[in-house]
Amino acid sequence: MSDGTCILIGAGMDCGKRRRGCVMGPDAYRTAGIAGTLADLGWRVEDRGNLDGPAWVENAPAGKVHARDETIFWTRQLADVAQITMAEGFPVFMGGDHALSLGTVSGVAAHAAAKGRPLFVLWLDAHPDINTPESTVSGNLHGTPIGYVTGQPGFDGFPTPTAPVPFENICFIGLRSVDLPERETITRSGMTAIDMRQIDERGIAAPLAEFLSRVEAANGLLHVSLDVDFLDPSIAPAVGTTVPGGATFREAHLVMEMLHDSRLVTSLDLVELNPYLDERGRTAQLMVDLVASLFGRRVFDRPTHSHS
Ligand code: 4U7
Ligand code: MN
Ligand code: MN
Ligand code: MN
Repeated sequence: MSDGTCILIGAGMDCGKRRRGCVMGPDAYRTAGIAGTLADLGWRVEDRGNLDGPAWVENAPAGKVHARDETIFWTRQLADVAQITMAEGFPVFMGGDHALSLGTVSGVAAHAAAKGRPLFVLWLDAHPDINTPESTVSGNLHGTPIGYVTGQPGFDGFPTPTAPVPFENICFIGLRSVDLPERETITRSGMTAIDMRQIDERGIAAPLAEFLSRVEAANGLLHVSLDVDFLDPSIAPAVGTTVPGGATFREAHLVMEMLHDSRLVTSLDLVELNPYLDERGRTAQLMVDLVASLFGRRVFDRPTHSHS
């Protein structure tokens, strides 16, 4: 993962939940200098601007799921864009709320399947986002992308994912808010779910290294989905769904540094940044700094890469 082409794609999806503001995410990342930061690290950077799509929705039509048709539009568009972009470079999807990952992950999965490579997904988030339109209590589809990409039923009207991601290829890190139906699915499926207690007890490096070894052994592609609420709200206030007790500044950077050294990551989502809730741009800046660590910023070179 170096000296390649990084393709920035703005996806200011804002209809995946009721609170407004993620539409401003892509431009906050630009303002925080994401393109120059990556260029300074030796990457060729192409900023393809922002995708068009349905905006935030005030009152969804009757029924408990919010903005279903709007989300279907974004899912189709992003799956196409993701699949195409994977063949051209390393896509960074600048969100936008987490409902954008219904599209990005299913498109990346289609690309991987066409290449005959297994796709693995690292979900850095306080939440597992494995609800479905049937199980969701909030009705907010930003809580459903893992349900969708693993091929769970209930996504009527959505395109059927052509390459569902197997449960065992998904790793959650940072969990601390899990709904009852989500807990049941995770327990039943045997997915890798690293909650904050495990991080407290074992540190964040050991469980991540175990997962990366599996990706490497399988010759997999690795998609990373970074939700701002993975981070502790004291360092990352610009998010609608704050949950106390999140990853620290160094835990988050260590994850990104290990991911860089692994050379396994092939695509990235940056999601749930709500610049309207930020404090002098600090959350946008932290997210860009984490991206820098993922793309090779380091204090000193390591003698060898050592994630295992
Ligand atoms: B995010 C929630 F009920 N599980 O479904 C839901 F707690 O992308 C939260 O991770 C979803 O920020 C959070 O609405 C979605 C809720
Ligand atoms: Mn999320
Ligand atoms: Mn979350
Ligand atoms: Mn290795």
